[in-house]
Parts: sequence; structure tokens; C-alpha cells
Amino acid sequence: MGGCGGRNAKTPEALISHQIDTEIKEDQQKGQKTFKVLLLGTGDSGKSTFIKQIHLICNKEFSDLDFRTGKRVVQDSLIMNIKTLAYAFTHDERFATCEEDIQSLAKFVTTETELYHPKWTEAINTLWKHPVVLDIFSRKLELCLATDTNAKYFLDAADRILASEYTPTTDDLLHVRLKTTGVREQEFANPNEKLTVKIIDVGGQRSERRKWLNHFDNVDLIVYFSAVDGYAMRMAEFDANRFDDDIRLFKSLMDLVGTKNWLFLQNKVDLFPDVLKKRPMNLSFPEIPADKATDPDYCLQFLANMFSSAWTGEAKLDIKRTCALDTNQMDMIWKAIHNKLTSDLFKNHL
Ligand SMILES: Nc1nc2c(ncn2[C@@H]2O[C@H](COP(=O)(O)OP(=O)(O)OP(=O)(O)O)[C@@H](O)[C@H]2O)c(=O)[nH]1
Ligand SMILES: [Mg+2]
Repeated sequence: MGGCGGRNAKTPEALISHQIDTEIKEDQQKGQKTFKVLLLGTGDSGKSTFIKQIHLICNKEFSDLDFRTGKRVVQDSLIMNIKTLAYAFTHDERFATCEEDIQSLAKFVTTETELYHPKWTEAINTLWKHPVVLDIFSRKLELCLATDTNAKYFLDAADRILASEYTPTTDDLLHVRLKTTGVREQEFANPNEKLTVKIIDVGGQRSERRKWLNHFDNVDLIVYFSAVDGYAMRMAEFDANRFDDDIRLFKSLMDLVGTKNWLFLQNKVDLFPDVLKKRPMNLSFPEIPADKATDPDYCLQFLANMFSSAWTGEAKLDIKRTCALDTNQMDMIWKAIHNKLTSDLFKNHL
């Protein structure tokens, strides 16, 4: 046993050196901290698209597995979208007066289940040019059609997507919709800053939300996604307006996770001008003056104000306008997230 003054006794210099070593080690450990970032928001608001973008930003490309599994997801998505449109077409009064071959193609689309049937390409290309089908599609908000956000992108590319040698492009994988079920965690390490960010992506549909509760502890940052076209849309699962559901969810989350560190993304701004043309915002919010009801900037600010007024946090709600399909913009959001996380770390250790 080393008693007082024995061989293991440390000189004051050794003690100081030891203390410095310990501090360096602690600093390094602090630098290696894993931050937990939770993506929240209603279904279809863009959470998984964001995580795909972070994957692209950090790893430069999707994996072979993403491309292989993506092929079927994209093809299924194309078929589901034309089926939705063809179903609406066959229930439209103008259908009865259409040419017989068009009627027969529409019936094929609504009933066929074999993805590799040779008639798909002809059927999609013919219907997707038909004036009644195009008219129905242009009124998809009014008719509450359950086509995907980027249905047009896929329907325009039917030849390419249904070709036997088809491999999805990076853009195809970003545009495709695959509802998240359960909770997905992915870690992204940043070697330069010696930090790791664990991003948790949840399913936003109502039936998924009870699964979120287990993930509310020790969160460093909430990134909340609000799809700006929601005011003009009904929910897929319930007959409710998507904006109403969005703001209700936002309010309830503040009670559940607190208001310490949030980033609020007004997503899908690229779609907003067209949505406003189809549904001027004063139809949903009569307090908006008619001459401002299709002004994207005014209407985005109006929506932002609704969330800011509901916000109960001490610090101002940090709101950014985004298009999650835009990789450069997502890179900027990713940097903003890093800044938020590291400046918090700095503040906590002052
Ligand atoms: N045009 C456009 N499409 C977007 C944008 N963000 C997401 N999308 C598309 O919207 C659809 C839904 O996006 P997701 O990222 O799957 O939505 P989510 O919030 O993860 O949905 P859940 O998993 O159901 O909670 C996909 O087809 C995306 O490509 C955007 O800013 N602009
Ligand atoms: Mg998702």
C-alpha cells in the first residue's frame, strides 16, 4: 500500500499534469458527444426525405441496397398513382361518353394487379394524356384525390420507370413516397467536429404517433416539419384538414417535449404558388385580404405567424422555409443544425 510520502506519492507538477490530462480527456469526450435530433411532424410533411438528403450529404450517394429496393417502390408508386386517377376517372360522369378503347384501358388500370403486365406503359401514357384525366388531376385538391405529392414526376416518366432495365435515379428516390412505420434511427458522424448526430425519424400518421412517446427523453433538438400545402388538403387517415391536425400536433408536442431547442421547417414551399392558385388562402382563412390570398410570401408568413402565436417557448421560434428535395438547401439546414447543437454545447460548458 502506498502510504503518505511513499513511492506513488505525486509531486505538485505531476498532479497538475494529471489534472490537465483529465481535462483534455473530458474535453475530447465532450467533443465526441452524440446528439439526439428528433424529426417530428404530421404524415407526408417531409421528415424521411430530409433524412435521405442527410444521407446523401454525408455519404455522397445512396447505397446499392437503396437503389435495388427503390426500384420496386418507385414502380409501385407509379402504378398506385395511375390507379387512383383511373378510379376517379371511371366515376366521373364524362367517362360514359369516352371512346371504348379509353374506357377499356381505364378498367385495365383499376383492376390489374400484375406489375409486369406489358400493357401498363401504353395504358399510363394514354390515360395521362387524356383531357378528362388531366382535368381530374388538376382538381386533385378539390376532389381530395389521394395521389402522392410528386405523382406528376412519376407519371411523366412512365416509359423510363417501367423499362425492364430501369434503375432508379437519386432524384427518383428523393421524390418517392414511402410512409414510415415505427421509428428509425440513423447516426451521422462528423469527423472534423468530432461529433455524432443521431437522427430519429418517426411515422407521422396518426396511428404512428403513440410510438413517439418512448423517444422524448434527452432530446437535443426537435426539427418540426410543417407541409405548407396542408391547409388545402384533407388527411389520408381521417376526414380532417391537414393544417388543423398540424397545429394541434404542434401545440400538444410543446407540452410533451418542452420548448428548449426547436427548428421549425415550413416545408414544400416549391409547391406553394401552384397550390395557392388552385385554392386561394382566404377560402380557408377569411381574415386574409383577397388581394393577398395567392401571394406566396404573404401566405407563408401568415402560416408562420399562426405557429409563432401558438409557440410557448421563451426564445423566438426559429422558422425556415424549405424544399426538402433541394440538396443544397438541406445542406444549409444540416449546417444550421450543427451550429445549434455545438453552440448549445459551448453554452453548457461556459
Ligand atoms: N415537391 C416536394 N415534395 C416533397 C418535399 N418534401 C417531401 N416531399 C415529398 O413528399 C412525400 C412525403 O415525404 P416524406 O419525407 O416521406 O414524408 P414523411 O414526413 O416522412 O411522412 P411519414 O413517414 O408518413 O411521416 C414524398 O413523396 C417526398 O418526395 C418538398 O419540399 N417538395
Ligand atoms: Mg417518413
